[in-house]
Amino acid sequence: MSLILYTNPMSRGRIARWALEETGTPYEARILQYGPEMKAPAFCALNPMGKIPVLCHDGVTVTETAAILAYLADAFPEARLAPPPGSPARGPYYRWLFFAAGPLESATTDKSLNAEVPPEKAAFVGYGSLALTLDVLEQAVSVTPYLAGDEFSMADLYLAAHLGFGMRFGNIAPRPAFQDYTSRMMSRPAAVRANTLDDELMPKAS
Ligand SMILES: N[C@@H](CCC(=O)N[C@@H](CS)C(=O)NCC(=O)O)C(=O)O
Repeated sequence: MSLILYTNPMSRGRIARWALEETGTPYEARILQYGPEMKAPAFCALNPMGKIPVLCHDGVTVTETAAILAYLADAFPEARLAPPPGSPARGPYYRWLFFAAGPLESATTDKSLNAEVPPEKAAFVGYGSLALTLDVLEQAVSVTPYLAGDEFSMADLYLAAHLGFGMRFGNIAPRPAFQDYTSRMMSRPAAVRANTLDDELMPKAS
């Protein structure tokens, strides 16, 4: 079995590494530096965007962090990282995974670029406003311990990683519900292992 993650410790690749650690499956991490290494033809053959993370699993290539997480959950079902297909919890699982990959990602990116949505355009913008997006997420993480059913899933991993990055880099104002949720998720042994591995690589990364 071949399982390779192309990543950089200063990137969304940290989320994919956490996901790999949750599966408990051995994998190889190949570190790419920003710049020419990510734009080299051999790497662009895997991801024409020239971006990381990229996952290669037995000849299958997956890009887009949320897709990598969903793929891993399905490829390694014994790790129980997604509600089984057909279960009612599959609904909120998809809902929050896509909500974080779409509205939340867009809203926090715009915030970091100081791009303001005029209130009269909120109906046209998928996330409406960052404040509304965060209010909805605050409710979601407050009502139940996990987003989808009674167990941790890749939706939690992805949302917690984004909330954690957002609060750390100032795009998301800390709220007690977010702090409680992210610290619960990020204290999982797989998250701690992944962070340790990536932090150790930081001095070599650019
Ligand atoms: N939509 C992609 C975004 C990937 C992305 O933007 N990766 C950044 C690092 S976090 C990157 O590779 N940037 C290098 C570049 O564009 O040259 C995902 O969710 O995985």
